[in-house]
Amino acid sequence: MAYNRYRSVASGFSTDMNPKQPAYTVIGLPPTRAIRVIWALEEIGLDYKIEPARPHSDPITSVNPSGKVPALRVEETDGKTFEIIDSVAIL
Ligand SMILES: N[C@@H](CCC(=O)N[C@@H](CS)C(=O)NCC(=O)O)C(=O)O
Repeated sequence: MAYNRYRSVASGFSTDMNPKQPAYTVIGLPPTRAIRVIWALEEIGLDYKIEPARPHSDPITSVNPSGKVPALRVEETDGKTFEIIDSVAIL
């Protein structure tokens, strides 16, 4: 827990210091490579939502034409939204 707290502060994501944080949504079912992203977010201690999309379903093909999961949607505090595809790129 202390290690996660250190990492949160070091990366500027401390809830205490910066109450306005980006919102994260993992697009993909957990029993896929989406679990890598979920695991990382848990380790870092960031809040997130899961959009349980199957490969090649509309929610994922709208952000990744290959239809592969996962993707991570980031909603920045200024309202800008973007998606990162591929678990390795997200991590
Ligand atoms: N290199 C990609 C691979 C993603 C991937 O192959 N995901 C599988 C689920 S674990 C998938 O969507 N398969 C559907 C397909 O290959 O069409 C990553 O790490 O995100």
